[in-house]
Amino acid sequence: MSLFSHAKLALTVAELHHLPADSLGEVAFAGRSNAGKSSAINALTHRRRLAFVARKPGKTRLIQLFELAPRHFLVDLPGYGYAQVDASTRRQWGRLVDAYLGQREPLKGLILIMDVRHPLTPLDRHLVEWFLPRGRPVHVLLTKADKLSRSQALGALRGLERLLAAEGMPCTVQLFSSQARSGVEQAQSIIAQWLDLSARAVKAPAAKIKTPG
Ligand SMILES: Nc1nc2c(ncn2[C@@H]2O[C@H](COP(=O)(O)OP(=O)(O)OP(=O)(O)O)[C@@H](O)[C@H]2O)c(=O)[nH]1
Ligand SMILES: [Mg+2]
Repeated sequence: MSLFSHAKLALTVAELHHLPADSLGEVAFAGRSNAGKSSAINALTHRRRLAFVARKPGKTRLIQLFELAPRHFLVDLPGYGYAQVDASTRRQWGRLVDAYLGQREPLKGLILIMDVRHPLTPLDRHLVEWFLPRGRPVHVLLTKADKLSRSQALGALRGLERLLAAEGMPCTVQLFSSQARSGVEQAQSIIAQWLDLSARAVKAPAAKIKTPG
């Protein structure tokens, strides 16, 4: 059994002070509304419905925590950029996400989910530029890769890598598909490293996992 198969929904919160006080490590999933954050968490944890996948976009309005190992969590953040919500609701989501990403001490890194067909929208760029100076890593999942041919998807990957390098944004990037379950092991090994969890418990080939420190 891999580490990720044991995940369970631990907590849903609307306010930061309800987050677990004794958390040892968290990896957050952020991105535009409907980009595929909740689906990615389900693919990574080998579940169909651990995280709620909305039929309509903009449904994840709360912070959901999934426990991978005792006191270690994957964190599903509300998506940004959904035009159909009123301005005050949008501000409230923004405040919650900004406060979480800006202040949460156990946060080890950010998994940024982008639709491979729409990489690095202005809102994604804004988030990366704001978050990177905080000194924590960003790993981009270019998801819905199943919607493109292999060569188109690779073109999008290389294009984004070049753009991030040219702009001095040191993020790592990979292709991902929740539907095809591709890119899962690569993402799992990064999350396990960030959380400093035993690599042996993860299915990814041992050679790909750097020992922490
Ligand atoms: N083809 C394909 N569809 C996907 C993939 N990932 C997500 N989707 C679809 O995209 C839609 C949005 O997925 P969610 O996982 O709910 O997206 P989200 O980012 O959590 O959305 P919010 O919670 O509203 O911010 C759903 O209809 C999913 O089935 C993927 O890898 N491939
Ligand atoms: Mg969601």
